[in-house]
Amino acid sequence: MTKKILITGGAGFIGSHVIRTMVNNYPDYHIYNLDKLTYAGNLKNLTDIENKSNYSFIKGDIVDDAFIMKLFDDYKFDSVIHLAAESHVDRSISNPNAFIHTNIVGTVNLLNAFRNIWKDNFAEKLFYHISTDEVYGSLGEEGMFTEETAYDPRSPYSASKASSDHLVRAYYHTFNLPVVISNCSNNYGAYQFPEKLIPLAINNIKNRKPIPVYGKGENVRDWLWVNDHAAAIDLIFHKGRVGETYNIGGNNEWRNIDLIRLLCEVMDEKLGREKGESSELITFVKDRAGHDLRYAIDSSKIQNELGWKPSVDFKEGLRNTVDWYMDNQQWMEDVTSGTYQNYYKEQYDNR
Ligand code: NAD
Ligand code: TDX
Repeated sequence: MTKKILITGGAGFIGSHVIRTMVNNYPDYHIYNLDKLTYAGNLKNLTDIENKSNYSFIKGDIVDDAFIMKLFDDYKFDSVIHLAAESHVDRSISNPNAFIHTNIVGTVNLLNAFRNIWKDNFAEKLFYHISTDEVYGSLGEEGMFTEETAYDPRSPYSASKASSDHLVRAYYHTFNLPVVISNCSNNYGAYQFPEKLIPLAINNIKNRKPIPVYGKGENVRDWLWVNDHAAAIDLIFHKGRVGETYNIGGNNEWRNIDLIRLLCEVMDEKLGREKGESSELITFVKDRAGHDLRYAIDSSKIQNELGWKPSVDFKEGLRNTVDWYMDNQQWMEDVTSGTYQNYYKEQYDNR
């Protein structure tokens, strides 16, 4: 019998790659994409698979508990892969409430509805919650986050994700809900909304606009190609042990300023500019409030237990990513028109 899998947030950046992976790899599954289509959700991220017979889109809000309860009752999903979230740290600083609603209340609504349809009969069922390395807080110059690192979230975004992780684990312990959680580092690749560092910088470099680097650019992030994250999610969904947590990372740490300099070099080459021309756009601006210094993931558990590892060298992945944004300028124009302009003004004017 066909498995019915609900993927939430499938019109967003990572979700669209997960949808594509699951729809293409598993013709026997029916993949349902539930998305509210906020500013970050875009069905144009899925045009290549939208007509496949094992794919359906459902527009809806995970915060609407009556709607979610009825949806689960109607469709009886076998499994859930939950990615829908408010995902941008800067937005969580200027407007925390949306993060509390979607990331915490929305997750509880999904847990309740899943529990309600299967009661105590959870054989072959799974609730897979997608989380972030940011729940572990901020590292100094040494060390890495493992699955045992104590939670220490420091932004409204990471606190809301930490809350949702705790609730997912509470439903496992209290109600025997079959859950699995993964916590991943910074993703990059095609279809990322240009509020995030890499696509924002690509867009600004192309348009010869200042590249805003927060503080001194010394904060460190671990970058993973989004398709490698999607592959890890596929693997954990099928082979991960129920009740477990898996950390996913690229083992690829970059200071923001070094990453931006590399990106400028790549863009100079691609755009036929003089070497060093794009880096003149680098502009140091006011730091992010409570800016976490460094994230680094120890992903040895998923590597040893499930045989996953990142497949792409960062410099190659970044070049391919730049190529994608250059080849898909209409996509960028579509998502940066209208309300994006207001967001950009609010975030970066007077910074
Ligand atoms: P995104 O902002 O690009 O996409 C989020 C999607 O969720 C959008 O399609 C949006 O329309 C949808 N959504 C938002 N609120 C909703 C609601 N109330 N009901 C239904 N749909 C709603 O996010 P992303 O970067 O693709 O991140 C996806 C998930 O992965 C998030 O849970 C995030 O915390 C996690 N994550 C992201 C990263 C990263 O580097 N981007 C790293 C680790 C974990
Ligand atoms: O204009 C900018 N200038 C800048 O210096 C922006 C947007 C960011 N930055 C810095 C802040 C961070 O140190 O670059 C780094 C990366 O910033 P973001 O792209 O906003 O990502 P980050 O805050 O690290 O969070 C991301 O990774 C973890 C995702 O947005 C989260 O959803 C995910 O959980």
